[in-house]
Amino acid sequence: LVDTDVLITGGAGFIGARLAHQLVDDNDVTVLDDCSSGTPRAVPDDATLVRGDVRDEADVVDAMDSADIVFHEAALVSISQSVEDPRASHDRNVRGTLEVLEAARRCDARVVLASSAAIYGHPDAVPIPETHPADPTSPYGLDKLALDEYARLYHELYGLETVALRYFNVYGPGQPVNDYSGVINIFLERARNDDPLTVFGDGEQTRDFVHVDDIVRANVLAATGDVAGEAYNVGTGRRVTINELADMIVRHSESDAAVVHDEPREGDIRHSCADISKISEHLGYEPTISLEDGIRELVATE
Ligand code: UD2
Repeated sequence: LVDTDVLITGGAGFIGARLAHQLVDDNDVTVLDDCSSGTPRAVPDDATLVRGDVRDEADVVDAMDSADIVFHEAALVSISQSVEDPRASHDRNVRGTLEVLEAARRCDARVVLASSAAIYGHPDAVPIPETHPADPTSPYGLDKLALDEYARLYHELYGLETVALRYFNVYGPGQPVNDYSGVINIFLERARNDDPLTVFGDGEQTRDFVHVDDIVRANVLAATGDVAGEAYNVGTGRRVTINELADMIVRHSESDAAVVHDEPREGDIRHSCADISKISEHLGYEPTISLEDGIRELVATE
């Protein structure tokens, strides 16, 4: 992607900021972010930060201006928060998406949107193809399903060029460490402090962990590929058990931390893994960072 007018919503957040850094040297990058969970420090100096709200029509229209490509990463990302406050999730994740799509319709921008594996709920089998029925188990999943469907519908109804990317378990540098962090962050922090790593349940549940730089690559391919109105899984097509993950993190951290087991987490999905054949065929996407390498890098830099 070069010489393009780009808007990144949520560009002060984990994935959006990583994307902004990747694009800012060769493109004109604007970030729209209310900095409620993201931070201005994460935004590259050469990008224009517009502090605004994706739920506000004027904010979105102003920030989008005459963008050619929009990456819509702004979201309320916590599943548990969405369970506690479905209204907040709907507002940011659905209303916010609608404002972005409406503004894009005015300037005919191409829109790449962050969807989620959460739309599948408990899958019948893994790896999960995009044709798997959607059956979300949280307001967050339902809201991402609405985003995913709006993206398709805006292409069908209005001819808008949209691509929805269904992220699996994303990890990597810059991911915030808090109560809503992914398991990798939590385990790394514990291993670093020689505190026990708590595995929920028997630990034989599996996940497809995808590095944020591969997510960034998928976004760039989606922005430039000759496709529209499509949705794609973005993962690695590989899965590990949480037990294996815990061992890997303890080993690479050279930590004395113990691995302990606790009650299974309520509503936890047993197995999750992306079938990435569609994105591989349509867009030439292949993951480039193995989980081992990703973890080695995180251990080395933090
Ligand atoms: C991830 C995403 C979510 C959504 C979903 C799609 C994160 C933080 N969440 O939820 O946004 O996309 O995938 O299905 O990326 N675990 C432990 N110990 C801990 C923490 C977690 O054993 O201290 C287990 C947990 O029970 C689960 C696995 O690790 O089986 C992954 O948990 P997670 O919270 O990182 O992510 P997940 O898959 O629930």
